[in-house]
Amino acid sequence: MSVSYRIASVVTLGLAACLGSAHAQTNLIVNGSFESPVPTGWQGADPGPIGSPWTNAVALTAWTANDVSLHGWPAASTRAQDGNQVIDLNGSNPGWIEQTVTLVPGHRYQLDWYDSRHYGMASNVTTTYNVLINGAPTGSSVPTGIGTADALPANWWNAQTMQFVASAASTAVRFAATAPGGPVGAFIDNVRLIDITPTVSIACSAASLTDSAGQVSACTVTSSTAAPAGGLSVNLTLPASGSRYTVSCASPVVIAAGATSSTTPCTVTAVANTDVGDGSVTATLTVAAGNGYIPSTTNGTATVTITDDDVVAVPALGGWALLALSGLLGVFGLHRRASH
Ligand SMILES: [Ca+2]
Ligand SMILES: [Ca+2]
Ligand SMILES: [Ca+2]
Repeated sequence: MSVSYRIASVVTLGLAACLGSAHAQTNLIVNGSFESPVPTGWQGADPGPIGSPWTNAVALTAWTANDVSLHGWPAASTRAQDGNQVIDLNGSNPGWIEQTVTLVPGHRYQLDWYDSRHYGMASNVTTTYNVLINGAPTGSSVPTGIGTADALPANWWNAQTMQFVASAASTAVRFAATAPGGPVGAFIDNVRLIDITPTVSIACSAASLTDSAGQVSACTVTSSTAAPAGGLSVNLTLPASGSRYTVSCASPVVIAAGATSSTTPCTVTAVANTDVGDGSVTATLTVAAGNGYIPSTTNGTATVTITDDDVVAVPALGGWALLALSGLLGVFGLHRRASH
């Protein structure tokens, strides 16, 4: 019995999207495991021989599809990476599946999925496909794993992952087979798309300086997760240097790939003075909006206060003045004694 279902229909559905970091781990792909629909007529089936005729044409829930086939093996469910069904990217020839999701421009997303060679595929057949984000090829893969035998090793499936920063709210995620020709292509299963946008905070230590020499506060920009390849460029809104303090920070500041904090020196330095009563001023540094991160709502701003440490000087008494004062006190003492 055939277990492959050619998908000839084109399906477009309104897709629910989860916006915001509160649902950061929500899978934004609907039907990423290709478990819907469950075609009639395949229950109890086992993988058929290569070249099985298609027995059904089904509309794959939530995906637009062209020339791919749906495979399911409830009698040996472990053959799917997740659930019972997978997609073969070749229907009669290299095909594709695509789903349009609503993303937040500037947020970073991680796409995870599994691939494998088609069962029974000769080991010398190169199987390739591309992953396209809004039509731009962002990766390709040569699935490894199952070889010539229709055996079912535990490591049949290969985990794949990639990341991208959304450039548009409406984003199409497509898996498109490129080779080989014919009806046997790469298997895809368990597609997940999650928002992994980190939050970025800024902190300065010390929080308070006096307007005297050597008063420096060092500021650091920190991401909630390690920066991706190429680093994370963070925009800052910085105060201008002035008469009370100088600011050495630059915007944007780059958190190096793999690091969580900036190492570029960024300081607020008090300008020393002896001016009395010039009061306090505050330097405010803020993480501004940018690509691939979210400014922290709680720690997105750091302030450094520069306080006045100068007081009115008490006039010092010179040596002669002290002598004169002691003399006066002595006369006063004699006068008091004589008056008794
Ligand atoms: Ca599945
Ligand atoms: Ca001072
Ligand atoms: Ca002062």
